[in-house]
Amino acid sequence: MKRLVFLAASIVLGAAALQPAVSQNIIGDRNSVPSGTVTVIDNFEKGNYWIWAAFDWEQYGPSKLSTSARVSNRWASEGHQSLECKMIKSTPDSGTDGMYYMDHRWDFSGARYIVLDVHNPENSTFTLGIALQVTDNWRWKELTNVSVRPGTHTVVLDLSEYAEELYQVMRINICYREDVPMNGRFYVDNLRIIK
Ligand SMILES: [Ca+2]
Repeated sequence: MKRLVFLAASIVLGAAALQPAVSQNIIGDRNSVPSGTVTVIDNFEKGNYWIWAAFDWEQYGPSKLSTSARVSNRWASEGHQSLECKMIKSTPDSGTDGMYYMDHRWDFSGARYIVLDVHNPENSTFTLGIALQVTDNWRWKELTNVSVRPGTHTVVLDLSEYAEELYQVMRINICYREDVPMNGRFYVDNLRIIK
């Protein structure tokens, strides 16, 4: 019996060892996750602080494609939950982007990178961007846009261009930009900065 238990444990451990570490596919400004001090901004395990741009953003232009932002246990790269961001197909009258955002007042001084894990369960690629709004003027600072193919990725975005203004980050926008019109969703987990 002991031998059987040991054998079963070995099989489980062996299977775990065969799994690649989460999110080996690294995209964005680097092809590896930079070393440094990691601070998690949101791991989506303790409630939802995110909302989505909808009709109330029409003052800024045509309506957005984002339709919800909620915590989900369908996919996670860390813990059990992630942020599920849903979108619809564009129409001739709509925009071709969606926004999912969180307001707070972060001090990201000294942060060199913002990093997040993204899962695209759909059949088509979309473009993802992060835009920070900084200082009392809510200045819009857009980071590198990345193409997100179906599958799981870690996105690494360089913050150095905005280093002087990271002392006051008011809003983080996750930006969906349509490549192929689709009603679908993507997932974000383990949003963090690296100093
Ligand atoms: Ca999580």
